[in-house]
Amino acid sequence: MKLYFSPGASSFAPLILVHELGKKAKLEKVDLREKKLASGKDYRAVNPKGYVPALETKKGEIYTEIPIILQYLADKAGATKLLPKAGSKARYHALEMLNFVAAELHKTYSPMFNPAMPEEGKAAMKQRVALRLSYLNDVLGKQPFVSGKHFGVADCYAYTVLSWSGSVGVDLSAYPNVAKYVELMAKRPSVIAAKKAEATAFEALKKKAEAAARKAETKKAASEKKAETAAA
Ligand SMILES: N[C@@H](CCC(=O)N[C@@H](CS)C(=O)NCC(=O)O)C(=O)O
Repeated sequence: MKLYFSPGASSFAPLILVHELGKKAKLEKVDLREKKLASGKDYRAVNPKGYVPALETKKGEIYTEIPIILQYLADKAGATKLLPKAGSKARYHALEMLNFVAAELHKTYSPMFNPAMPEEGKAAMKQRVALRLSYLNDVLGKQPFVSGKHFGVADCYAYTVLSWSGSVGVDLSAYPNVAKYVELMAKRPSVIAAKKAEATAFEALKKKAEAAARKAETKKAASEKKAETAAA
């Protein structure tokens, strides 16, 4: 399978799950500003919405929207510990948390990254985030993971969003249970492996781009020299 991602973005949530499941995914970087893949192809041919993540299966099926990709991956792997069985009470509570992270947490954090968002707007978002974090702090005071006793799909997503706190000036020290949770999650092997996979994919692309730039430079110098010789 292939995961379309952007370093540090919410595509990190399914990547944690891929590693939690012991699976492998090819990582394809998306230039979110240009909506382009490294090959120059238009990413909107993969996901017309233009945002990451998108998951492409071996059969070429495309899935988008983080909560859906997480459910798809867990269900396909039969990982009922990570996402309880359809129809069970525990499943609905896990989905309740997944939706909370998507709609209430992620989409309150993301406007704070938007350079077009005025400072007052960012301050309003920070106040809203405070309410959500306060709720999460209570939840994590009663249980170790966001949807219960065990690590689950919503943790992949919750950790991803919470890890942006420092970048947008949200101080987690006011929410000690959340701060401790983020600290523990950062040490989880799947999270460490996902970070390494992102960094490796990013570095490989950087090297490829540098090599292409060097090749173009050499070609340009050679044709300039040829022109000079011809003129002499
Ligand atoms: N509802 C989407 C949200 C994904 C999202 O917000 N992705 C951000 C990165 S964290 C993005 O790609 N933004 C670029 C854009 O919206 O054009 C999902 O669940 O996949």
